[in-house]
Amino acid sequence: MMKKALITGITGQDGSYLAEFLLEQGYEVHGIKRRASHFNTQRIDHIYQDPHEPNPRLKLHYGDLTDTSNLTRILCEVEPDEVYNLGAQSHVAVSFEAPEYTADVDGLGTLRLLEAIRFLGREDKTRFYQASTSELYGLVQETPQSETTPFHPRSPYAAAKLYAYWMVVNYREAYGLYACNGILFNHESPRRGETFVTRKITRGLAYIAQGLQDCLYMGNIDALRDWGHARDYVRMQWLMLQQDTPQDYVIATGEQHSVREFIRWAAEDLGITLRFEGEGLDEVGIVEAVDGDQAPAVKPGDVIVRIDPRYFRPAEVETLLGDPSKAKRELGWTPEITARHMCAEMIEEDLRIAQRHALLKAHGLEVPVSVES
Ligand code: NDP
Ligand code: GDR
Repeated sequence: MMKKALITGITGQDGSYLAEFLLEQGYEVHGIKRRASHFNTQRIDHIYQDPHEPNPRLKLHYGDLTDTSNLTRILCEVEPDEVYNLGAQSHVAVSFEAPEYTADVDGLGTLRLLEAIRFLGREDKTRFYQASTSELYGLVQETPQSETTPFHPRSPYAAAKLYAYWMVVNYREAYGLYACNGILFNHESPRRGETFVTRKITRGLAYIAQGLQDCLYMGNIDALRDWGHARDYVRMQWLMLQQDTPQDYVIATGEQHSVREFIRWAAEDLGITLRFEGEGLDEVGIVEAVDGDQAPAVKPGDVIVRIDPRYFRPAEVETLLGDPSKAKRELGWTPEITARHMCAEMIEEDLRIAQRHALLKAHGLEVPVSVES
């Protein structure tokens, strides 16, 4: 029998990689997408299957994590073997602007799904994966962080995800549901949303290199993160649901880098050498040398990075470093793509996009560049 999976957040970064992966494993994949005024399926268009064709294995349903009856109906119709709850208002900074909405989607949304599984009597038929996060550690109590490190959330996003984390544990303990928290550290890719720091950097510097943007405005570039590749991490989401007993796992690389270092890598890949002035947050990056071929629009002395306090957070998570020993031991976890390689892949993709836009501009055509960051 073909296994059926339901993915919330299928149109997001992880949802798109996970859908690809599950289709490769022979699953029938159902995804919940939100109604939007524009097409919002760009990340999964390449795996789209025409519903008019016989037996499509990818099926999309309109829905929202704030809508209980909709979620219950979809679960009832699909009868999934596995649910991957990846849908979320996932931007930490935005959660300070929209704390109630974030709590509703990220916290109560998880409860709605768990309760629908129980209501439909599917506790022993449906396995549940919850996209938990290293943001739970927030103000870190020990380094590196493992499954036993105490939590101290530092944002409405993290507090909502903490509620979801405990509901997953509670449904496991109270009702015997096979439910797991994947405590994933930051993971990125060329499909990363444009306002998360890595993509903001690779996209911004690629545009600067092509003369489409002058300067990149950044927040706390001294923040430290444990960055992995989303493609590596979705395999672990699936593996967690294939074990004999449900457990929570930290997924991380065990390596830490600063935002500043990531900026330097991205610039290096574009042939731009940066000199960072000073060590503090009033720092600017000054271009010292330029490879003419790769960064035609950048001249020595150009200031291409400035610090803008608007990107500082009311409470910051300064440092995160994961200890993935348990996942390595029990799931055979080995991250294949290093942060440095991931940065190069992201630059390659963003440079391609920027070059296409530069070509349009050179021919007097409108460039579809959003300045939002
Ligand atoms: P994205 O922001 O790329 O994707 C989020 C997805 O959730 C999108 O498909 C989005 O839809 C959907 N969504 C947002 N609001 C709702 C809603 N109200 N109802 C239904 N769906 C909704 O996130 P990622 O792919 O990066 O992350 C996946 C999950 O993993 C998230 O829960 C995130 O919090 C968590 N996580 C991510 C980490 C990371 O480093 N990437 C690390 C740890 C945890 P739309 O496309 O319409 O906006
Ligand atoms: P994070 O990711 O908050 O860790 O949450 P993000 O990439 O947004 O920030 C990482 C660090 O970079 C600093 N920073 C900036 N961040 C953004 N977005 N924009 C800037 O201009 C900027 N300048 C510096 C931030 O302050 C922060 O310290 C991500 C999300 O995917 C969550 O959903 C997920 O749970 C966690 O990772 C693990």
